[in-house]
Amino acid sequence: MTRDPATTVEVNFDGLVGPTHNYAGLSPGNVASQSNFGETAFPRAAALQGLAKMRAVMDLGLTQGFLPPPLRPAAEALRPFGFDGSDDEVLAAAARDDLALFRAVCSASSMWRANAATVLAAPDTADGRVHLVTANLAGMLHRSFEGPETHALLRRVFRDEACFAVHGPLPSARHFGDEGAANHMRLADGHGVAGVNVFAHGEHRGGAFPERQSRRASEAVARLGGLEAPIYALQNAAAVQAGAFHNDVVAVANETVLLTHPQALDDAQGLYAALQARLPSLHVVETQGVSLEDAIGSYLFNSQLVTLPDGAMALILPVEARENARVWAEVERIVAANNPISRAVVVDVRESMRNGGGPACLRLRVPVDEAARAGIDPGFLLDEARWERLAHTVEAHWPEAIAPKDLTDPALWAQARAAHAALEQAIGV
Ligand code: SUG
Repeated sequence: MTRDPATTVEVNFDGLVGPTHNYAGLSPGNVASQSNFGETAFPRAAALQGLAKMRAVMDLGLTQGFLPPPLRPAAEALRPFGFDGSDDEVLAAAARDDLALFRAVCSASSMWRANAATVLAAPDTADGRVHLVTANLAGMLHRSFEGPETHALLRRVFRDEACFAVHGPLPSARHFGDEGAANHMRLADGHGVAGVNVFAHGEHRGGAFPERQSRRASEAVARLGGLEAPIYALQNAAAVQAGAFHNDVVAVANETVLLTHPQALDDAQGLYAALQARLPSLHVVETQGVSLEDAIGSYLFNSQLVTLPDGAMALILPVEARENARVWAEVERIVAANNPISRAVVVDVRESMRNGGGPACLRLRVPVDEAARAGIDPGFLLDEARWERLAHTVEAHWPEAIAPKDLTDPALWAQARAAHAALEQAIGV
């Protein structure tokens, strides 16, 4: 496998928000999901916000991809539980007999593609291919349905097996709970050269909120890619219990930069020292004076940290970070300070944020050289025309609003199927 550092770029694949986006309070430990339970959601606006973010990244000169949502409600996912008949009969029976299960198969949670898979960069893997290990998302019922469909999608998108190895999800059990890239950080001198892989994980410490990522899952992911000397870092219990259900809520890394809350990890100093020893160019940027509460409320760390074509780095932040004066003062300090982060770009993804998903949650990062990029199905890479087509499809087919009671309405199920079919057609053009 030849790899070409000179042509390697990171492509962000954003999850397109699906037509059933709603607030069902499905994720204990995710403060926004819990506090917005029962609110009315706006799927069309949510998808357009996501598309506008993709557009903002394209306008920075970066390559942008997208991943379409699976069909929801997922009648198929209900059949193994003993529901049968037509799809509508299956959905109606589940809504009547097990409302919690029914709500789980209605969720548009696949939009948070940072949880689709862990991506291991070609220069780090044993066979020189990019490895994508589909996440099992075993920690949350509604998310556990995503794995098999995501696996099939990733195989479709990253279709050249000479460049990509797409693995299925680990067996779905709490012991091997795997939440994908949201708990993985790669530090390196560049996207195209060998780097250090850091896996943040939880463990059972008896807190009120679940710790979703198991260390053994991360070890299996590293094994599947044949990584050399990955680093495992235990999340800080206080951060998890404050609402950092994924590490990407309190830290973000890109190339030589680790931007982190000082309380993100249990032994932060140990991690910094281990990284420094292997990557002398490392910049650890710790925030000062931002409480865990402010960090989680504003999603400051759930920013995308990207390398611009001129080599500088930009932080793509949610608008909520600008609305918190303490957080924004810290962003301004970081951008002015002596580190590679030189630009702050603010995006509005409020509908996703209200379910605990910021800019970084919405995207899966895939570093590719020219050959690997050619091995991606181009239908999933955005240019002006494809972006327009997606936006028109959303405008024409996504419901404007979904209140909790709407989920059980067969008219919504029909609209979701029509939207899904229209999207497939738009992708196929
Ligand atoms: O898994 N929210 C998602 C948010 C995922 C954010 N991803 C990252 N941090 N990378 C979750 O908790 C809420 C759905 C609801 O409650 O209806 C939800 O699934």
